[in-house]
Amino acid sequence: MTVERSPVVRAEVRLVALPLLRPFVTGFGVTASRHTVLVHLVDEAGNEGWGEGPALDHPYYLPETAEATFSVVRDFALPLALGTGSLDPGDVAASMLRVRGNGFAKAAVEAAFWTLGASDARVSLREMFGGPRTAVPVGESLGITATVEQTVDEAVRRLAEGYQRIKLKIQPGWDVDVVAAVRQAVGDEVMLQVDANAVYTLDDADHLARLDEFELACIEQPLGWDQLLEHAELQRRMRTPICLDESLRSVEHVRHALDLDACRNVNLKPARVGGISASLQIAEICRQRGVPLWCGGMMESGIGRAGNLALCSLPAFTDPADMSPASVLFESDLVDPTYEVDPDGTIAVPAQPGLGFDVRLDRVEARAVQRAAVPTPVG
Ligand code: OSB
Ligand code: MG
Repeated sequence: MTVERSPVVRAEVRLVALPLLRPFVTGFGVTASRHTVLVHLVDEAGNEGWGEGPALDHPYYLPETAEATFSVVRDFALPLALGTGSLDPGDVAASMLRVRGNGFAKAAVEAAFWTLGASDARVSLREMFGGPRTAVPVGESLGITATVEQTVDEAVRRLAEGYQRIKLKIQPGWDVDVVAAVRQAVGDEVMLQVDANAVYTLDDADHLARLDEFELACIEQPLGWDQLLEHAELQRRMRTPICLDESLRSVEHVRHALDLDACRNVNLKPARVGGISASLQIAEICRQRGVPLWCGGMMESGIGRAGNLALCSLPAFTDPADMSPASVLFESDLVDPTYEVDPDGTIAVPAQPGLGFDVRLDRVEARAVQRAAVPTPVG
């Protein structure tokens, strides 16, 4: 028996400011301002769906910016999705395949349909994905700081707070020395890894191989964002497992990277790969092949983190997630109450039906710098 779903009567997209407490410094540059894209659906019965497309303000991480993502959602992704007349996230994802790239835009739209479905069915996203884990181990991603001492201090502080892993951003001139200092300070048992955000070249291979002595869990995206073959070459020249982030923007990219041995560890950001459906497929590929998998972060608001947390309930996720809480990143979250890291270094997976968090519509409205309503079939 199929139960009739109530139709979507309102579909909106907003570009929302999410002021950072401090600039985030990485190999791709300084991220000082942050906007994000939110899709909001309401059906006739009053169920709500929320999705986030957390592209950055600049095109230095990946090509898409927050502004471009807003306009692709408004003009293409959301109209295509609504045009199907289906509320099934798989149909919604299929309807947007015509849109090349633009994973963040497609992910925002698809997530809104997933959470609308969970809200209608009165189940949590975790239950919808069938994940058994109710608490997700998390690590901290530490931006580049003015001095090595500052980074060491922050790593030590986060570990004392319970975080289960430290990730250091590196770039030429800020790599071997800072890694050595942090490894020395935290000891051999702590899970430590680095993220270069695509800032090195193969000419740096011998230098990067010096990181092998620090027993890192992985080195994330050392080379160019589209350089799978070069990463395979680098992996032949260093022992530390290479993890890819920027290079993995679809299910196919993950399969190709693993087939080429361009990475031995996967950072899965659901929004980067175009949504939850693609993420579920990638998680299954990694599980089948026994590849270490963890959920990356895009400094999303709690709206985006909700989907990430629910995905992390699946056993395919073997390693701690990048999931700094909103209290570390932003002046305030867009959900209230927000999530925090518990003293055991985990974040609880929301049990509440639908998105899992209550959205502060007043804050969303107050911070919206652009908004658009997309016509719905009924409404
Ligand atoms: O490379 O993992 C990255 C944030 C924005 C853009 C790229 C990256 C990051 C992080 C994630 O390091 C931090 C977080 O969301 O908690
Ligand atoms: Mg990264």
